Amino acid sequence: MQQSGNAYKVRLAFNQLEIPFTLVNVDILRGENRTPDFLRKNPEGRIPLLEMRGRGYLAESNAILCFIAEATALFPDGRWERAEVLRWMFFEQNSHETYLAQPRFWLSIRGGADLRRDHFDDWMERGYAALMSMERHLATAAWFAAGRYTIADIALFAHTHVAGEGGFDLATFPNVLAWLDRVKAQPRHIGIDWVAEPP
Ligand SMILES: N[C@@H](CCC(=O)N[C@@H](CS)C(=O)NCC(=O)O)C(=O)O
Repeated sequence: MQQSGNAYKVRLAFNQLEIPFTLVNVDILRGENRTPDFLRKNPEGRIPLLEMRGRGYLAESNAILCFIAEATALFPDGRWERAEVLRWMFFEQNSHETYLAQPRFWLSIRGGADLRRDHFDDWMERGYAALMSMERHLATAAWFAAGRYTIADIALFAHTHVAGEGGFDLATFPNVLAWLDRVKAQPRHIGIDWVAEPP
């Protein structure tokens, strides 16, 4: 699902690490994630899903990031630095991803159809709270963890850079905006619309 921020994280990391992979499109709007075949691979019925030949299937975008970035510059070795990376990746899942992703999904990807109005205020309030936490952190640091670009930045970038599609206004978050530009300037960065060349 090209527009999924969680799937984009994985494409971005693969590309930056120059790891060859095969992209399989699973369209959640057409229910392709709920077929018996897909549910055998991931009973949660969610994407992204990594298939590693000889090992099996791994769900959860941030677990996939940790796996593919192991022993690379994107996931530092030091115990403290790794914990810092994980701290922001847990923050992303717990306090950030849902609240930025849901408004975008219903407004932009679903085009406003069946809007979940009862949830919107809560999503927006919590989403802005997450953006404020990021803004505070970035007032004194260029990156989220370990003093450099890591999978914590990839995880947080995915839904932050398209937050506007969910109705968030980033104009009052100058540190976040400057960080988005730093992430986009990293080598082999690709946008969410990037499509793999056919093999
Ligand atoms: N925590 C999971 C969230 C995965 C997730 O919610 N994926 C969405 C697309 S971004 C999905 O598959 N939704 C379809 C559904 O739940 O039926 C991750 O980070 O991978």
